[in-house]
Amino acid sequence: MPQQGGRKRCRGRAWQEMPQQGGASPAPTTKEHSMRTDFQHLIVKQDGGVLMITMNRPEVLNAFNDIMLSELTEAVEAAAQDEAVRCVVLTGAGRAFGSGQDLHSLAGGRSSGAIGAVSEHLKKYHRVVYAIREMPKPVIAAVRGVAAGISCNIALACDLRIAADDARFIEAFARIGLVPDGGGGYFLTRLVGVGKALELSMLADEVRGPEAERIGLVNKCVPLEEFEDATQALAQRLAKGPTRAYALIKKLIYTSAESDLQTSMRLEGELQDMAFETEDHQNAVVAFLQKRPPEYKGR
Ligand code: T3D
Repeated sequence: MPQQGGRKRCRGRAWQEMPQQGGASPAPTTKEHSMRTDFQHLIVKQDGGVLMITMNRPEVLNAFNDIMLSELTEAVEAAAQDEAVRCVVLTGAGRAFGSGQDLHSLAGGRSSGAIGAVSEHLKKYHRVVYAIREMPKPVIAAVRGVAAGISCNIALACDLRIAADDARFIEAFARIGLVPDGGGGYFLTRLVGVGKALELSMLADEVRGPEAERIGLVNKCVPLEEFEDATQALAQRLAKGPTRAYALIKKLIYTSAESDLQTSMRLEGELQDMAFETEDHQNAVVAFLQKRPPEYKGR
């Protein structure tokens, strides 16, 4: 890996090209979206079929407080329902993706001191994690700078991860005597294997972008100066794709990761029945035979 200024650099340029014959399809015509945008700690913007959700508490590297967590839950759940949204990007404002739970709220322990108070609080994070995994469209985490603690694990819950080469993934929990939460034990072991998951969780050392790509923690690492363009290119490409097939692909891949061959192939049949019924499938076959690029409508 080439070095610049003493730090590893990424190779860059990711996912720019469309795989279909004849090049990219035009932007989809989408109905007016109904997403609320007046959040206190989120910036929510829609561009075509891409909804960009930016966690916005840069003075604390986008640490989660209760308001930001509940706003994120609302925005992600609303995106799932909104047909005009065909791809979601989750990112952070300023120099970081997120620094985990706001530690000001943990000083002195969780206030009630009651047994189970922490696990009750964690259910609020779990709701976001489930909403991301069950979203019937792709969710991308776009990570620049630090992604620590539960912010790191929310990035791992997303379907795809693009990182800038300044990214720093830190399973920071053990640094403050905690265990990985927000699905960290689940996502980490599946992405990097048990041995590496133990190392990252126990030592809580940071993993930089290029190394994160090498060990499979992210799909792609790009130079910081290309990060925004590469994120947009990936998101717009997915937003112009066969959205219903993507939802079925999520179901197939996530279920198959937990099941045997027989179960997976039974599910594949059920999902393929559904995929065959979509307009996007039927139109794409016609487009192929007519030697023109398909135009996916997301239905
Ligand atoms: O019940 C429950 O909720 C349990 C759930 C727990 C989930 C968790 O996420 S536990 C893990 C919590 N997160 C951490 O332990 C990370 C704490 N932060 C750090 O270790 C470092 O800040 C970083 C490695 C993330 C970044 O380091 P660096 O040097 O790039 O930045 P910095 O200078 O440390 O931080 C910049 C500012 O952000 C600083 O404030 P200041 O001095 O400029 O006024 C710092 O205090 C603030 N900040 C960073 N992380 C947090 C934070 N403030 C509150 N909470 C944070 N998590």
